[in-house]
This record gives sequence, C-alpha cells and structure tokens, in this order.
Amino acid sequence: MTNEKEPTLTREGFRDDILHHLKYTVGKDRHHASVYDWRLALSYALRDRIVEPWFASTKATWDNDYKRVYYLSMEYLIGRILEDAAINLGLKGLAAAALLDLGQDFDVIALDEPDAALGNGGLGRLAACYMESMATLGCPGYGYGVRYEHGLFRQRFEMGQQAETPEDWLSQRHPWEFERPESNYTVRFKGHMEERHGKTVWVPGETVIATAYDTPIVGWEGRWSNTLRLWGAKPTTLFDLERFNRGDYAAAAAPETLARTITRVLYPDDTTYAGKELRLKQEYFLTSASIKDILRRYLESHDDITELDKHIAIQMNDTHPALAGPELIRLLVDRHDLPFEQALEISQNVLGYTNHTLLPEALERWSTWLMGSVLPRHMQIIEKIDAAHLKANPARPASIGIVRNHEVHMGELAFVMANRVNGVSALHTELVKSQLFPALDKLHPGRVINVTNGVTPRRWLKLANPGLADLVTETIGEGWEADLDRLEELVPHIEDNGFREAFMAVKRANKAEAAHWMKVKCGIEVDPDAMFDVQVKRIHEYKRQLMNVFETIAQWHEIKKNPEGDFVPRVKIFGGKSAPGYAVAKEIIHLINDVAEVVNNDPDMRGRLKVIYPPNYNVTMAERLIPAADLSEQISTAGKEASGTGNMKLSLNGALSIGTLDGANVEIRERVGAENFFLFGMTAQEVIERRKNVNHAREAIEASQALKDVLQLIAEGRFSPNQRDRYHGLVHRAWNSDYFLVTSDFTDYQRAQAEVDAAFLDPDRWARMAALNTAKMGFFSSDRSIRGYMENIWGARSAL
Ligand code: CBF
Repeated sequence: MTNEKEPTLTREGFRDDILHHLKYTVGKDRHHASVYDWRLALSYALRDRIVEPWFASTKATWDNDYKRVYYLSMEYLIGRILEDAAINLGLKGLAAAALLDLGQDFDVIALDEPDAALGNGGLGRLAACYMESMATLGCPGYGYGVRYEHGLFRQRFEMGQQAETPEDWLSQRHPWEFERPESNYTVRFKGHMEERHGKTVWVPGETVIATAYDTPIVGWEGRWSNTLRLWGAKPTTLFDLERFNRGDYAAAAAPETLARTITRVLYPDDTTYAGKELRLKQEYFLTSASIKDILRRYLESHDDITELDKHIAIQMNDTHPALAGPELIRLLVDRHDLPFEQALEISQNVLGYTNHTLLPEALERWSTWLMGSVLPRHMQIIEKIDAAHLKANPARPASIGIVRNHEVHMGELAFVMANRVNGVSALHTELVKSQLFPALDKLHPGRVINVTNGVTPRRWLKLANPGLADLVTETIGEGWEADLDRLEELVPHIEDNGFREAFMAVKRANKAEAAHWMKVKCGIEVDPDAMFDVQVKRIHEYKRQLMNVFETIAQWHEIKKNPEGDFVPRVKIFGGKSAPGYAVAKEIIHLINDVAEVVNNDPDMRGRLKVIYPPNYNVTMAERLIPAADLSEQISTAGKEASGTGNMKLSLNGALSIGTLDGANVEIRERVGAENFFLFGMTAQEVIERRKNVNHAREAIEASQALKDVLQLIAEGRFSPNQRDRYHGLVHRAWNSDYFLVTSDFTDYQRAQAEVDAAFLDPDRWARMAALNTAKMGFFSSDRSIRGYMENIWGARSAL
C-alpha cells in the first residue's frame, strides 16, 4: 500500500498550513509568536501530513486482516520527533522554505523541541528504532509503553559529581500525540481472591485507569504509519468528596495520588520496598492495559478467541513486560472461560521474548510475597505455569523453576511463556544459551534464536549527519535510506582520492561544528584537527569508562614526563549518565571530571590532550557527537555487553572502533575487516578463566609500570587535591577485586591505542578505514533486524 504523493502540496500551501495552526491551534498572532509557538504550528502542520498515511495504514490492516505485531516496552528513547518526521515525509526542504518565507529558521525551531527520554539507554533507543523500521517496512504494528510524566532525569555536574533533577518534557504541549480518553482500562492491584460459584474471583484493593495517548510513527517516505500507544494513569474516582468536605484533603486526594505516582517517573529507584512495589505496579500497568487493548481490538473483528495466535504476535522487550503471559492467561481463563491448558498454549503461541542482558542484577526477580500481595491472581497463575512446565518436563532441574527460593524469576517466566526467545547479537545469543538459560535451552532446543540489533539509518545517518548523507547520495544515488546494504556500493569509490577527501571534509566540518558546541556548552576550546576519541553510553562498570580514564591519565603522565615529545593530539569525549543509586558509577563520573579539570588546565597538555564531558547525554547530544567522532570506544568486558548499538551508529558515521570481542563488536569487525578494527582484550571465555586466578588484578598491575603509576597518581590525590583520599576506595578495588578486569586488559588496550595513534598519523590510511566503516554498515540497519523478527518470530508480512 503506498501513500500517494500529494501533488498539491506547495511551499505556499505548507506556509498557509503553518499559519493556520499558529492562529487556530496555538492561538497566536504571527507577530507575537515565539519560537515555541512556531514549533507547535510547524509540528501540527507536519502531523496533519502523517494522518493520511496513518488512517490508510490502519484501514488496510482492518480490511485485509493483516497479522498485527504488538511491541511491549517499558522504554522508548524517542528523542526529538519533528525533524525525523519531516525527513520521513520528505518535507524537510519544503518546511524549511515555507518557514523562511515566514522569517523563521527551521533549525532554530527544531532545536527548541524537548528530547523525549522515556528510556535509560540502548534498550529504549532500540525500541524507538524498531518502531520506525516497522513503519518503514509496512509491518502492521503497535508499540505499547508508559507515558511517564518525567522521563530520564536531567544530569548536572556539581563540583564534578552527578546531580539529578527531574526531566519535564510534558511541561510543554506535546503536539505529536492524540489523547484517547475513550480508550481506557481499569487496572487492578492488591486485594484478595475469592471463590464464587466455582470461579476464582479477584477482588482488587486498588484500581487506576489506564488511558491511551497515541503518537503516529511514520516510516520512510510516508508509505506506512503505525501507532505508539502510551498509557497515562487516571484515578478511578476523581476524589473522595465526603472526606474532602470533612476537610481531610490529603486522604480525599489518595486515588489521584496513586494514579499520578504510577506514571510519574521512569524507573523509580527500586532500592526501597516502596520503590520495588511501584516498579512492579508500573510493569503490570503497562502489561494489563496493553493486553486488554489487544484483545478488545482482536474481538472487534474476530469471534473466536482460540484463533488469537493466528492473528497477532506480542513481543516482550526484555523481562519488564513479562507479566504479559500471566495476564493473557488470566483474561482467557477468567473472562473468556478457556481451560487453563488451552489459555497457556495460546499465550505461548503469541508471545516472544527478547533478552537484552546477561547481568544478573538486571534480570528481574520479585519476592513471592510482593508478587502475591500486589498481584494475587497472577501469583496463582505463575505457580500454575511453573507446575505445568514441570509436569511437561519432568527432568527439569529444580534450579531453573520459575518460582524458587521465594522469588518469581521473570527471565524464566518469559522464557517459558515465549515461543521464541532471542538474543541481540550472535555472541550474546550463544551466551544466552550456554550461560544464562542452559537447562531451559536443552529442554526447548531451537527456541533461542538470534536477531542482531540494528539502528535506523534515517535518524542515524540522514538526520544526524546530513553532510555524509548527501555525499552518499551523490556517490551512489538515492534509495540507500531504505536499503542500507547499498552502502557497499561506496567501496570502489574509496579508491578515489576525491571521494576520500570529500569524506574527510564532511568529518572535519562535523568536528568543527561539535567543537563550537563544546566551547559553548563546556567553555573548553578543542582543536577540530585533533582526534575525537568518543565514549558515549550509560556509565557502568562493565562498559569500563574507568579503563578509558586510566589510559587518559597514563597519556597525561607520558606527556608530563616528556613535554617536548611528539604526541598525537586527542580530545577524549565522554557522555553518559549513571543510575542515581549506583555509587561506583558515580565515582567514575567524578573521576572523569576531576581528571578533566587537571588535564584541561595543564599548560603542558595544550594541543595534545583534552577531556570533555558534557552533562546530560541524550539522543540529541548523540546526534551531534557521533558524526564528529574519529574513534569509537567499545571497550566492555567481553561477555557483558549484549550487543551495543552506539558501536553501530559510530561506525556508520565513519568512526573507527577500538574494542573487545563483545556483543555486536564481533559482527562489526567481521564486516569491516580485522585490519580496520582495533581489537584488544580477552575473549568472553578468557575472562571466565582469568577470574579463576584470585590475584589477577594484582598480577596485572605489577606487570605494568604505566598502570602502577596511574593508580599511584590517583591514590596520591593528584586529581583530587582538595580531598586527597577521595579515590582510595577505587584504587583499593582496582588492586584487590576488579571484577570487570580493567587492569587485566589495560596493557593490551594501551597497545591498541598506540596502533590507533599510528593509523591517525597516516591521514590517507585513516580516511580509507573510516570510509570503509561506513560502507560496510549496511547489515546494521534496524530494517534488517525487523525483517528478521517478522520472518523468524512474528510470522508477520509486510503490507507494502
Ligand atoms: O539490546 C539493546 C541494548 O540493551 C541494553 O542497553 C540493555 O539495557 N540491556 C544492553 O546493555 C545493550 O548491550 C543492548 O545493545
């Protein structure tokens, strides 16, 4: 189904659309309109253009009874929408021209949009890329999520330390969504179970209403559009009038407080009991409203609920929505009177589960007590699922039960309830089979499959790097945006001097722009001809920002020892947030900032080394920094990064990677060629072996004078002169525990960094390698990933 191009849409016509919305939707006179008003008017004018394909797509799905895919995710790291929508509609040029006629600048207006950060990192950004790719491929689908009032916190640095303040994206009008007060569901919590006339009845203790907000997601060239449906919470009773009249205002507002609390923030700190309960409620809130909505839609055009699995597929994005299984069974049994066994089978046939992590702390477990008190009916059903699984698999070892040690294991629940479980890179999938779920994999051979992650080239090349996108189009013609494998056609051009020069000129321009931005944002001047060495991602021990800082210190020390020496100038750029309760990661942030302070103020470092750490890394900042990167730091402890997607975005934009054999690095290296990837470090297997040596850290440090010096300098307080013992704990851990093997990989990392320097000193070689990175990234389009899901998991067909 294609959306017919609108022959009538002209610059003048679009200008009138903007003015119409400015006047009648925003209610502003053009002579008094602010940038915000213009942004709203432009957004509404663009949104109008999405409505046609959106309606057409929805109608086509109903008319043809296409299989629908439902993507359940607690996170969507959407970023800004305006420019993305304009590009996909093919209207960016027209919009910019129309605005110009009105004395406005498209770029200024686009910059005014808040960055919708309804996610923490990779998993949420992946969900956003997948929504866009599903729309591009015409995969009839819905994304379901939570409309958090406050997204991921805003990060500031106070004396070098992370401070968090609430993010406030909804304090302004959000022009992309349609509120659907008529689409609402009551979600229940707590209470108790009763047997009535032979039926189990759940008498809830608390209720809230989930109400829908729909954002149309338009695919490339506006050919198809899907819906992202986010659930907001409303109280079931507005307030308790009797209590209010008695003057007990706080108690009168209790229902509203419960509702607001549920959708107030992304990931409330769950280190407390109250936090855990809230998190579980959030997960159930998403799941329950979504499953009810899915069944309602299904029953509008089908009579037989037992045929559900032929018409829909539901994907659980990690274990967070794993209550989808028990909730679906509950509705099929309690509301549609199916026997438990049949409900179980149908549910298993529709559900898929994507695992995104091997980290034990990220695999959710809930105490049976908490689950039983918040969701008493679900606790019963989970026990029945567990018992049914054991009955069907009597050889199942006790160690892999869903309910064990008084806890519900959501990974096992999701695995048992899904017909397909997928890892997100080839290596990760092998580790899911061999380390995470070995016994379940043995019981269900073939259930675990791989779908390597991908990123949308529309946002991560066309939007983020217009210079490179134009060069690609000039070189290989149009069409690569929806067929990224065509980047391979760049390969012969890499032999051409002119192409390489043009390629590096784009990079140089991006770096100059980023340098200007860093000057404004951080007050630090950097040289665009220095190597931009970039590590942007969440701050976590396994991602080993610490190793990068150690190497920075080693470099600083080298320059100090030999101030007249020749050094390849580098700008070390960090970006990322730590979870608010993660003390060790916060200490790493502090250290990076402390090192930056010393390095950037040291006259010996001029023109050689700078450390930049702009606060509040988000999608928008990524769009700015990634196109400017020369070097991409992908240095996690092997076996810990499930895939990574920043690694793909950076390579796509012509950065060379320095990395371990972890996650999707392995596949990136296979594609760009070993000679174009700076590999170092232990393999996942070697990591396991290395840990068996209890003295691994001590031995590694003793073997490296550079590392010994680094630790000594930190311990002496050279980077924390006002509090010399600030990092004693950190240094002590490096010597004595070092679970993530920073010290054991450090020497090899330094060796690889020296190779990076040598390559950078040969600009022609570097240009070839960089261009080859871009040319070889076709595989990492999220379109390829979504095709994999459609074929191997969802059984869904493209409607286009
Ligand atoms: O699969 C998407 C990403 O998910 C994570 O961010 C996650 O939150 N589990 C992983 O850490 C990434 O490796 C992965 O790319």
